[in-house]
Amino acid sequence: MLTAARIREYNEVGAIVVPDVLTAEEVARLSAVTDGFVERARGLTGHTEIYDLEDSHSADNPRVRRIKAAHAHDPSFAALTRHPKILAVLKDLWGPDIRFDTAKLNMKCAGFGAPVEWHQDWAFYPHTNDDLAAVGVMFDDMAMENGPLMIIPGSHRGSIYDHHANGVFCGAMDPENNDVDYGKAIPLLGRAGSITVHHVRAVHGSAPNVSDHDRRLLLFQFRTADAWPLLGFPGGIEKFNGLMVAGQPRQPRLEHVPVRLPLPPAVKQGSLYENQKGMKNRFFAIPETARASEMAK
Ligand SMILES: O=C(O)CCC(=O)C(=O)O
Repeated sequence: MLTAARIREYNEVGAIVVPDVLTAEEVARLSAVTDGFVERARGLTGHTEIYDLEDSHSADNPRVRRIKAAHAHDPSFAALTRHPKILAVLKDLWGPDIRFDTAKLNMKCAGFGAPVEWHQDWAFYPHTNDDLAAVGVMFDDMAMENGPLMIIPGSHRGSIYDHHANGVFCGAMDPENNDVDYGKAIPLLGRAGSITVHHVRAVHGSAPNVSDHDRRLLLFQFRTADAWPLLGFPGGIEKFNGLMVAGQPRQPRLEHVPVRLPLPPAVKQGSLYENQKGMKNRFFAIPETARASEMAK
């Protein structure tokens, strides 16, 4: 799937977009499944095991921010963890042995979709080596105006930044307290059906979606089979090995990688969005359309 130049680009930048990985028919089916999930969120008054809701959600006007562990709730999402073209991209980057971790569908709906503050995924789940990446499947065109994923090129080779506030993990970097030049961020743009791949250490975030185009991105966490989580695997080794999606399970490979642990845990649990409410200084403004007060008008 990837030429040598594209592999070099990934290694240098820390992210790539691979166009047209899914067909229009595949995207249409996934979109329809997603619409069903949103419809079923009607009537909910708070977050559930499946739904993370926008602050401005109401029972009558469902506003889903994220479908958590999407692969666990619908077979069409689960099937993507073994999609041959997605696995071919990862094999080009890492070789044959690949393990899935988890997935989430970030909705970022037109008009109010929440921002994601700058962070490194590695701060949430450090492993014995850093051959981990998130693969984002675009259900909608991802353009500048609808809050695309943005990354700081080359940041995957730099520091691991503090993601704590007031002594507890908050899942976000304080924009006033590090040496990152956010002006250098590049957006990962593409047509629906394209995928993004970003390195686990890459600094990334995204602005709110105040446009009138949805920006739904189904994010999968993958890793090489020899990257083992430092925080353990609660389901035991059988479950861990059950997450293999290509090749063979491997013993851990220990690399000299910088590490921070997400401990003590965030005050607000349930999702990255809730974790990030603990941060001191936000980078992205929350638009009025996304505020809970809007719904009371
Ligand atoms: O949806 C996005 O724009 C970014 C998502 C992200 O980084 C995350 O959910 O960890």
